[in-house]
Amino acid sequence: MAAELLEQLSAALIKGQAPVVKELTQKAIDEGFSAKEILDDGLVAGMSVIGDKFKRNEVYIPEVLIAARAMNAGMALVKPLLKLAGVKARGTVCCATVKGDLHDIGKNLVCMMLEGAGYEVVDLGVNCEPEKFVKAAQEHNADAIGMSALLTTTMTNMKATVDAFQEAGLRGKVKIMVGGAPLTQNFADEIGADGYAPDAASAVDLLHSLMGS
Ligand code: B1M
Repeated sequence: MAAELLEQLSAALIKGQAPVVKELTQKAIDEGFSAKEILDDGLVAGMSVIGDKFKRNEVYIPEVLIAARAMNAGMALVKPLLKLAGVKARGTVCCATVKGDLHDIGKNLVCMMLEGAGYEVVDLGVNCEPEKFVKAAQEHNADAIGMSALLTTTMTNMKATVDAFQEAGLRGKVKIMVGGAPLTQNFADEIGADGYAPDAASAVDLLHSLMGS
């Protein structure tokens, strides 16, 4: 019976029904489910189904964005409880589109997926200078950063960011992952990043593996 409510919550999220997700999340809170249960067995469970379907091309970007909106409707209710319960995020990751680049649709998708998978995501926006990445990683004690680039002319700024982390002495501490349409695994290897993900769902798998979880 209890698990049924969380299954319904997960199913509503998969369908992208934000008002239903909001209602069922509140119901689960009222019925005494812990924030962790609601997250793990309801919201995150639903979002990972969407992530898997997205990887298999069974759903597309609009469905992911709609599911993410539903996720946010539930998260808004759960977040204050998580803080009260002291539930720790899986890790902290600072994400942005690199210097000179204003494309943010893919980066936003990656942020939503990572948040949906239980990470604390600090979204630094677009046109992010290497120094801003470094400063944010220090300020938030980040475990990882995620860089996105959509232009062949801005991909090079990823290397500048990797170098900035090296110079700041943070390279051993902060994992660096990269993505964006013009990128390849080869490019990621060349610039010394820790990993490349071709899409938002794979970015979650990549971060899990970089964090060793
Ligand atoms: Co621009 N644009 N654009 N654009 N734009 C492209 C990228 C382009 C390929 C179009 C083309 O010519 N065919 C081309 C780049 C050519 C090149 O460099 N080889 C281009 C150009 C040239 C430009 C301008 C220079 C145009 C001009 O002004 N002359 C200009 C540059 C502005 C700037 O950034 N300084 C420009 C501007 C714009 C708009 C502002 C109009 C708009 C952006 C709006 C916005 O983002 N808010 C725009 C758009 C929409 C596009 C296209 C059409 C779509 C990009 C997109 O959002 N895709 C694009 C053409 C195309 O791709 N078909 C194009 C959907 C998105 C979900 O995919 O971002 O690849 P994507 O993200 C994926 C993966 O790559 C991955 O996961 C995501 C989801 O699966 N991923 C990561 C992304 N980041 C990741 C990070 C990770 C892991 C995975 O880890 C951290």
